[in-house]
Amino acid sequence: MVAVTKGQPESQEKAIYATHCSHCGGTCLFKVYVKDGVITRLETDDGEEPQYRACARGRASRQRVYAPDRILYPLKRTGARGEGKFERISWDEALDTVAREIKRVKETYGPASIIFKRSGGDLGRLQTGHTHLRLLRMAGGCSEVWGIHSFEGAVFAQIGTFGTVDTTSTRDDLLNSKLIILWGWNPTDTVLFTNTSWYLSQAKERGAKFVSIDPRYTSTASLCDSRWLSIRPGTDTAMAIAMAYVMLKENLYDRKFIDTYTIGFDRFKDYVMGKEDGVPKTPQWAEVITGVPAAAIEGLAREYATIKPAALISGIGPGRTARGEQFHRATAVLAAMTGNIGRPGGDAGVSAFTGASGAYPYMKLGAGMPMPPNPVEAAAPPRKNAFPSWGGYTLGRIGHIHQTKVADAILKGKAGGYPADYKMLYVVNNNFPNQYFDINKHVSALKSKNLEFIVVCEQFMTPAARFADIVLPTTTSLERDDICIGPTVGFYGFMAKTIEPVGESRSHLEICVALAEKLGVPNFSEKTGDEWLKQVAAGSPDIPDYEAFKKAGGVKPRVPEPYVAFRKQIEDPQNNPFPTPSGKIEIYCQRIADMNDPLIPPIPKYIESWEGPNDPLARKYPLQLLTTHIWRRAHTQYDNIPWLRELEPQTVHINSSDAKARGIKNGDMVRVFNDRGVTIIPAKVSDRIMPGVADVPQGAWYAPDKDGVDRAGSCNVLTRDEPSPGGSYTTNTSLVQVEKA
Ligand SMILES: Nc1nc2c(c(=O)[nH]1)N[C@H]1C(S)=C(S)[C@@H](COP(=O)(O)OP(=O)(O)OC[C@H]3O[C@@H](n4cnc5c(=O)[nH]c(N)nc54)[C@H](O)[C@@H]3O)O[C@H]1N2
Ligand SMILES: Nc1nc2c(c(=O)[nH]1)N[C@H]1C(S)=C(S)[C@@H](COP(=O)(O)OP(=O)(O)OC[C@H]3O[C@@H](n4cnc5c(=O)[nH]c(N)nc54)[C@H](O)[C@@H]3O)O[C@H]1N2
Ligand code: SF4
Ligand SMILES: [Mo]
Repeated sequence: MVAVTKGQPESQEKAIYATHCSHCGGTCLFKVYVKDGVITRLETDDGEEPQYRACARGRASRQRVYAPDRILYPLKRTGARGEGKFERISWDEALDTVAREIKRVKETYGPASIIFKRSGGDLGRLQTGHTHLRLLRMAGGCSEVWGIHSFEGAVFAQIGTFGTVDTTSTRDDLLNSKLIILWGWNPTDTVLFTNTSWYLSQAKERGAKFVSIDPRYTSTASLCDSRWLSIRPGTDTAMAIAMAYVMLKENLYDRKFIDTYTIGFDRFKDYVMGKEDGVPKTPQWAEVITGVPAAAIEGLAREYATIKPAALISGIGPGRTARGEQFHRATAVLAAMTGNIGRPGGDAGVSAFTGASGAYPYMKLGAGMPMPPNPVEAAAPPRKNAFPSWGGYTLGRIGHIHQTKVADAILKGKAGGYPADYKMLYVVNNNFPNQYFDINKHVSALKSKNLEFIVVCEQFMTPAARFADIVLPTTTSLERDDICIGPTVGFYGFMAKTIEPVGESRSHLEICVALAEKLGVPNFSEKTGDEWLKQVAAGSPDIPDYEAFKKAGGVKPRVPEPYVAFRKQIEDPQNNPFPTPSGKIEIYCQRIADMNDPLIPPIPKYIESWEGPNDPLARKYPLQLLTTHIWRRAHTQYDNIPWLRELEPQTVHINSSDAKARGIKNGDMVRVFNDRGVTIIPAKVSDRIMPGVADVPQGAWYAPDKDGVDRAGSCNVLTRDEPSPGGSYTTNTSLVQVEKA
């Protein structure tokens, strides 16, 4: 597939160091061997500790670069949307068409009628959706979406409770913990910073005790020889609140910590003890809701209150539920009650993975391409249930369509209460509609006449690309330069170009520069890619020599001791208030009270969710669906790589008792379904998942048969397009039935 220039002498194989920073929260070092412009093999970090070693996905990157379904040329649709029929066109024709459509749609309907959709891809500073968004904003603006898929519930809780998303300590601080609670947290499969699992296994060797609270017995629980408390999805807040009850009742909590650093504890206490609503939140109360035995809840509450220091790691999986923000708010209160915040070996208990995914405060990079304001979004009023004064992830102003509602917005437009009628979709680094709830509704939206034009910038013929009118082929990270930051304990990565772009694919920057010209946007990029990256690197004191950094593929800055979030607020509270309006940890949050939404109370509360075990719909669809992230894919990426597919088939994971009741044996083909859709895949029967729960891991490529039935195990044919009240992506709240196919 890759042309090697003829008539030139054969070159020597050479090794190039390059960081991989995929959409997994990892940053790993590759040693890429290249001969005659072709990647021949790939190794990983074998240098000084800590090593940033690549996982199976990363090591299959050569397969990804040269995959047979790599899009090599710009494409124009010839069949119906979704049918996958295209013809090759030139870059000139492709970009002329995209520019013409942007101008036409903008002039006819206004810039708000263009929806810009992006996601992760590779988490670099230049070759991302950011570059495309800059162009669209400079060209007059577009509609943006809000709601971070991964952890909007956690962000809501972090800002409400602590006033910041910088709440995570470096992973090496886990070595100081004596008890580690993995609350819906499985980094052995999901990485969530390179080496997290490695630090967990070292903590185990040092004698830390582990407890995993999860509907599944995970790889991480197994690695850490963890006690397993299986819990019904979406009910964790009840368990956390009952643990608070035990600590209150037995006077096990750290009253001095609560008095010094928090506000609103009495209001919370009144709710927990039943003074507010007449219902004491006892372990027996929680057992009925969660399925976790009362004695186990009591036992864990006592351990967490007395073993010090202890890290309660609040996973973002339980937060991606219909009341997700309550879970993160409640676990943060437990961390405060046990005095574990700001202490080595403790944890703020609010989120396993948020702020630090940008970088720890001691790490920084320079600014990249500037982002101009979006005239469309700037003119719109603040959103409901947002923190308008907070300028980070959840702006409260940018994005007026929630991620889950894009299909609904396309189908209904202004008549459905959205700010505009939507006519064009611009998709980059995003497998839309595969990763969005209720795929069948998304397919209707993408096929509807409302959408006059769809452009998708892709590497592969994904479910997203199949719906495009024009596909713009783009490079993988091994075909262009970029820079990333890795927060495990500190790492700056150079995502080096190792080969020329495959086929006619172009980097995001090259595409945007060419499109800017066609759109007549002057001064889109006054620097070359390398000049931008040099400017980014110049912002870090750890990268004194840019050329040496490029050659090494990354820098590991030396950090003298683990970074502990909120250490200075705890050690010197007079001079370091928490960045909340009260300066304290807000157990009662006035800003949330002001939102005046009974589904987001100002103190954390257990509120029953839709499609939970008590929903009347459970009679028809009795199993709670999980859609977890598995190790052989990063979302949908790598699903097309045979090496990785061989490692684990896509299945629905169910408990042996649920299987027996349905006459299902391991490996049988089954239908997983509800009113929204059906998928047919093999069953994986085991007792590593609790009864009443089914797991269809997210990320399989939607593949409908002639009757529209998905045959790939694409879980989002089953999910519901509804966010939580604070904007969480509700990936783990849906009811389904499973039966033999
Ligand atoms: N290999 C791989 N790694 C990845 C990714 C990937 O696709 N593949 N994706 C990356 C991205 S962008 C993200 S956002 C993260 C996602 O990271 P996570 O959200 O942490 O991953 P999940 O597997 O969805 O969920 C973690 C655990 O939560 C449990 N869980 C789900 N619902 C509940 C619940 O209601 N209560 C409790 N107690 N537990 C629950 C699941 O069983 C699972 O074991 O992973 C990142 N890393
Ligand atoms: N039911 C359910 N749905 C989920 C989730 C869930 O847990 N359950 N998880 C949600 C979460 S947390 C997330 S973050 C989203 C992820 O959703 P997406 O980000 O859409 O998933 P990816 O598979 O990473 O898709 C990225 C796409 O961009 C393309 N691409 C284009 N340009 C580039 C590039 O330059 N680099 C790379 N690497 N790729 C490029 C890739 O080929 C790929 O198709 O999914 C969400 N959807
Ligand atoms: S996919 Fe993630 S964990 Fe694997 S090598 Fe790449 S960055 Fe590292
Ligand atoms: Mo995510």
